[in-house]
Amino acid sequence: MNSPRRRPRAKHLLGKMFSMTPYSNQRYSLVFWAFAVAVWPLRPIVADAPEGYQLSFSEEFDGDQLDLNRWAYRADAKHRSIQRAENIHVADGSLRLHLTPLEKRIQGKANAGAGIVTLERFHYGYYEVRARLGDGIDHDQDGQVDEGWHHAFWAMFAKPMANADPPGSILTTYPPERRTEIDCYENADGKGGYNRFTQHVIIWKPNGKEHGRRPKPPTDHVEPQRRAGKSFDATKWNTYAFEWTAQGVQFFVNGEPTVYGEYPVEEFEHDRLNVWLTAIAANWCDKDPELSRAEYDYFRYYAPSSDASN
Ligand SMILES: [Ca+2]
Ligand SMILES: [Ca+2]
Repeated sequence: MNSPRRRPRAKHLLGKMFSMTPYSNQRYSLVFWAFAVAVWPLRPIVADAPEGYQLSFSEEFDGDQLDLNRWAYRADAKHRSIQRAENIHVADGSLRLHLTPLEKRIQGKANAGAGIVTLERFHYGYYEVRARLGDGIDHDQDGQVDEGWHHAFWAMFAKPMANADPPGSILTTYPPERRTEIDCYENADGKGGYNRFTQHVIIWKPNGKEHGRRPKPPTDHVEPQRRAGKSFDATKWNTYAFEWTAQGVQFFVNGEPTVYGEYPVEEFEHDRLNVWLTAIAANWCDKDPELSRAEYDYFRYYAPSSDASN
């Protein structure tokens, strides 16, 4: 019964589709649609800019390798992992940070994490990623997924080193030049699991010591979400952002404001920041890491509209 009714409808829809093209001839219309479908993936990315900002830097992770004209590898050994270039993979429109326990220790570390850092430095503006943290798979069947890793989308001065392997990689998270550290999220598997995030500014003094953190005490974004009656799963796609102005940093999760850190330029030196997308095995994680990965769809930076050269 259905097919005789469907056919005229399909013909009708096809006719309607052809009528939407600039061509009256059906053959040319078909060529038009074939072309439109073929070039669709090549269309320019039009990202919504928050009010008062314009898109200034956009990494969509298209292509099949990391763009080393824009990014450096994080290649340090810190806490319980080494970070290495071979754990980074770009495919299907996203960046993957592969997180792997090692069979043999390297530089004394039993795990390999990964991270990338922009070569460009940014100042005031709106910074955003879309990411899923962890693969959600319990590889070692201990009843918990993605345990042992510490993910971060953060911004702080970084210096590529010519003597690194690969050359130009970032070898330290403690460069003496750093003054501003903005952690859009630091999450670590622990008591709260992957869904507990710290969002804060860390203020560094010229002598390398920490001045303090804002907000103080640091809060995680789960509580405001819970109060709003929302559930949250970090292993699913979510957007994370922060807006940095002369007076402070407002953090966001999925477009909603979470916490604010007051950080006035009259009181503290605001330097220019590289952006880091990283995952390491941190000392404060409760358990030994299992195989996992983080995935980033994009990183976008929006400069204030009033300062196009920012
Ligand atoms: Ca597990
Ligand atoms: Ca993408």
